Amino acid sequence: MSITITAFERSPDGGQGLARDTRVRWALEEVGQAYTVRLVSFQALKEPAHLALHPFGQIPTYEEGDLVLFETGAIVFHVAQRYPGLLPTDANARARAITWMFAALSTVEPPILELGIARIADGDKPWSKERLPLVQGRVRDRLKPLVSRLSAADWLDGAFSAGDLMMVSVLLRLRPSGILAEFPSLAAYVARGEARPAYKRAFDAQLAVNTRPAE
Ligand SMILES: N[C@@H](CCC(=O)N[C@@H](CS)C(=O)NCC(=O)O)C(=O)O
Repeated sequence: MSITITAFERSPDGGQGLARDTRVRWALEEVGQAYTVRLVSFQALKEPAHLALHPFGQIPTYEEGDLVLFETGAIVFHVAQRYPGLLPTDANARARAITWMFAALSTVEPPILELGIARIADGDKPWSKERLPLVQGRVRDRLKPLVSRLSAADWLDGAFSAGDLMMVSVLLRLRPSGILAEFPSLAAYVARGEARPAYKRAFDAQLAVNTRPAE
């Protein structure tokens, strides 16, 4: 069954791979599934045709036959369940890998997103200078348990899994802040993720979209 995902017509990051279609592309590359991409403008995100796929008017979405999904957690989980390559076969190891996916999205990503808002969206507010160190501190606190986990291991729990795919994707969003570089074992972990051929294919595909000449 053919798979179609949506991505920004032009990502605000200019192709650094931070838009969330990259996670979905990466998962599909890891499991060797071909996919097509429908590019969506910011305006079209909020129009009925796209809202029928994604109630919050965002990217990415995922269509496979009559199945329509949104939320990268749900999409990557679905891909990992349906196609071999991203989850261990042992039931307990599989449950732990899924736990790491949730940890990435619900424990690690929120303070990282908050930091992005504090640095960029709220950067011009009179109180932003006072608030920024507090938000940075919350991010660092969330990273420390990952450091102890990854200082002597390549991946979070045995072999690379969907849990690592999601954690690396979330941590990549920290790079512009400089905080990732403060934690060499985490920076090395992210670099291991980026070095995977499947990640490179996903990254290059989104970069090609975002660097193509304007029509
Ligand atoms: N929790 C959602 C977040 C999706 C999301 O924030 N998508 C961004 C792009 S990375 C978007 O579409 N932003 C445009 C908007 O919200 O209008 C997921 O993981 O899929």
